[in-house]
Amino acid sequence: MRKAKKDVFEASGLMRFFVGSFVPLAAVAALVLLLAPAPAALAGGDDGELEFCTYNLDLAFGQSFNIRNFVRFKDGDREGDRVDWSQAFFTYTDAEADDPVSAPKANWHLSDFNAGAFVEVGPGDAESGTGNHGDGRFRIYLARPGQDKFDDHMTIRVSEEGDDIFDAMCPGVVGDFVWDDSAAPDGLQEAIEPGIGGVNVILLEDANGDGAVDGGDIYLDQTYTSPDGRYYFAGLVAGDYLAAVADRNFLFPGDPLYQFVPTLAFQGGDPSADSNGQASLLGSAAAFTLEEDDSVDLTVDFGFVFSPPDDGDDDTGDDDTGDDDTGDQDTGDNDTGG
Ligand SMILES: [Ca+2]
Ligand SMILES: [Ca+2]
Ligand SMILES: [Ca+2]
Ligand SMILES: [Ca+2]
Repeated sequence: MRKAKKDVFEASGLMRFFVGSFVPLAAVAALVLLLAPAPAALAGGDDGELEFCTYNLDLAFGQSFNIRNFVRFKDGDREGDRVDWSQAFFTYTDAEADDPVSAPKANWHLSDFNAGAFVEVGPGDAESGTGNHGDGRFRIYLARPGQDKFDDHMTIRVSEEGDDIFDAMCPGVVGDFVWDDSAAPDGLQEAIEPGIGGVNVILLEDANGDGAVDGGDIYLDQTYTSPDGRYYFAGLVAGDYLAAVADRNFLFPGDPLYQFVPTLAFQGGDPSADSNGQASLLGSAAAFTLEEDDSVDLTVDFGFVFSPPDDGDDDTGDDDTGDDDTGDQDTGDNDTGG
């Protein structure tokens, strides 16, 4: 399964783009405040066992990661259930420890880790004497409240080099195109219509599964389209989601979608060629469902049409300022004879 996902990335040469897309989230703090805090819906939260999608996670200094991209329900029959992050707990020990209860705890300083926020690792995370154990190697245990045994564990290794973090993520992927539909504004992707780069795209969990952005939905991630208009969110599992091209892309001159409006959605009957964006609380949004943990859906695309407003002044009738034709000024034949 993971192999298949990796092939998607390799085939389309996305690695560098992905790496670049992990950005600090301060910029969306306001949005998070707006949308967040929904007490995490307890999606089926009784006894579904959780697991990591990988055994080893190799992180490089400066790399950001979010633990949510590495956890899923263990049983295939629970696909579609959402992990309740308020019910997932993590414990760190030495990498060699066998028992999270009796083993000495690693005091990793990435305090946001448990909350499912993005955290960035640095050299201090790999050094002994900083409160960490094992020169940057940790074993991380996943458990739920009221349980005396852990669900799963994986080893995190922090080093200068790191490894391909995307190989270690859970395999669900969504994308992948934001384009300028102006040339033929029909809601269909045509070869002559270019992608739009630098567009901020937000990913939400559609917590109430209603296909619309509302206050109960949970902010998960954001990214920016590449210069050719591509975007991706990786590390997903089965579930209901919303992708949104938020209003912030449209506000000011210089914004990538300034004076653009969403094109027609769901034209023509071919999901890979149409636009999914529809007006929402958060700009143009698209609901989608990943049916399986390893589903890859690259049909969630957003088309926009350039549509500058009329200033009103331009249509005041014929304002022909007269003929400037200064008459025929044929200066005669200069034929100097021949
Ligand atoms: Ca078109
Ligand atoms: Ca919703
Ligand atoms: Ca589509
Ligand atoms: Ca697409």
